[in-house]
Amino acid sequence: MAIYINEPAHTFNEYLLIPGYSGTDCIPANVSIRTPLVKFKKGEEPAITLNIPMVSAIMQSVSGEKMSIELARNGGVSFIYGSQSPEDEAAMVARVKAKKAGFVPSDSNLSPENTLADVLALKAKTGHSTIAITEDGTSSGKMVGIVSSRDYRVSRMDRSEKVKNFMTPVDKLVKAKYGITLSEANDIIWDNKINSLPVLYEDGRLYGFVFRKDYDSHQENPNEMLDSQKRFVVGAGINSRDYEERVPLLLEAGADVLCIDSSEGFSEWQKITLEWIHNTYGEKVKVGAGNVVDRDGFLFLAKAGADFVKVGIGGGSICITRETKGIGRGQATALIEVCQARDEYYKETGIYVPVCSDGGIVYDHHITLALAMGADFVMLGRYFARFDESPTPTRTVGGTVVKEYWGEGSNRARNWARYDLGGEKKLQFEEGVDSYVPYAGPLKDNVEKTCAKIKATMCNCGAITIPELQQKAKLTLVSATSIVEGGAHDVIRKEKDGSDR
Ligand code: RVP
Repeated sequence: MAIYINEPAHTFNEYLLIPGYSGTDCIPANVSIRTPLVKFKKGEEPAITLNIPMVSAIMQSVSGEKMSIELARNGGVSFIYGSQSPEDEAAMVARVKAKKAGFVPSDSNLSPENTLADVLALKAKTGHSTIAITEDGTSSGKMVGIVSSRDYRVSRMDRSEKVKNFMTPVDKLVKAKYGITLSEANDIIWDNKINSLPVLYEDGRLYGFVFRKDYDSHQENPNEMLDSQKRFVVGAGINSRDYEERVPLLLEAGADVLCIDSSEGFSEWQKITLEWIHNTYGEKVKVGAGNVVDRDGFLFLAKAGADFVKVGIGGGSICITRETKGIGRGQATALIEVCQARDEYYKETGIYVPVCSDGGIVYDHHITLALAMGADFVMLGRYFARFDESPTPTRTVGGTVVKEYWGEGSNRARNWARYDLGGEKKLQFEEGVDSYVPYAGPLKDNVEKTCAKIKATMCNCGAITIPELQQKAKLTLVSATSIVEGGAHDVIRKEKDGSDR
């Protein structure tokens, strides 16, 4: 006989937090929202800790390279979408890793025989004003000088003027030797009041640059997620079909963490994939798995070696899986059950497997609810799709500025591998829609506001860390009538910009 669960499954919107006692030290400035991304043993530190509890969804319309860079700059991590060829995905990862280090490979290079016209064309193409001049015009050739905007006056010079006649030659440049540390490089930049420092190999070939603006950027973005070489941390989606081909390319490109992207992850395919990766690379390669919605699904993936487990079926804003296939579970109920299983697993084994709540976040306070219910971090699609950094163009529809946002199970994305059950490699029916979301501006402003709200609520609950929130939180189910009471009511609103969702 079938098993019946007669309690309805609930969503975030049906819960509220009840404030707890807060002492005078419980102020937003003292709150840390750092949280583990991957599993760790009791008493040890996780290999990757997020500075904010937010990651961006493994979706074409969300996680491209711009999003990955900006989210890492602000403390979270993106998972670049896997619904593209392994080569294209790996190239995207590589571009994120090359974006900034401290040490950046030079992406604007010319030879001394090039002309001012070439300089202007290259500057227009890359947007960068510092151009390395090397003997052969490549990024690793022998360095002979630099051209920056201070070296030429467009109004006074002929466009055919050769670079060698107006560049600053290498012997006049402040430069450093390969092997220098980043902090030594930054000291040289400060002491000499320069904007960029070329770093050269012993034989004079160019290794790369350290830029002053990157130092400034780190001061402005103290939450930056950086790897041991000071490159942005980035994740990548994989599937349980082509992992033998895709995973090596992604790792070579520098992906810090992988995640098996599937709408339903309680399956032997995920176990096989996890085993192959761990047998091939050992424990140093980190892989999340999912999605599941109950205790059994969590325990299966934890035992199979998942480094984190994602929870959520059918709650995504663009998702029609529940309508189409009749599977899924209210996100709050699913999360609460999985987090209880995670805590029991930790008690039994001493291994803490972080839980990610994926999909269905509508208001910022849903993130705090998810954390209070036990999630270590949340994955968001719609939220990030609204920002400048998402890969889709901004459009005006019916007088409203919008961005496009489509599901991986829609005809537009055709991510058959996410819905793969073995058999034919095609999407037989849609499980997602194509849509618009209201444009909401730059990621940084929005994420800062969201994090301020999370911290404020944590203070109201008397918690200054996420684990403390999880221990202290008191949550109540609310009636349909009190949900209405929770918004502005019985007044005529003058304006509503919708920026809070
Ligand atoms: P949301 O943040 O509510 O927009 O949900 C994003 C999540 O929805 C994704 O992380 C993924 O789990 C799920 N998704 C992506 N595509 C589809 C679909 O086409 N059904 N669902």
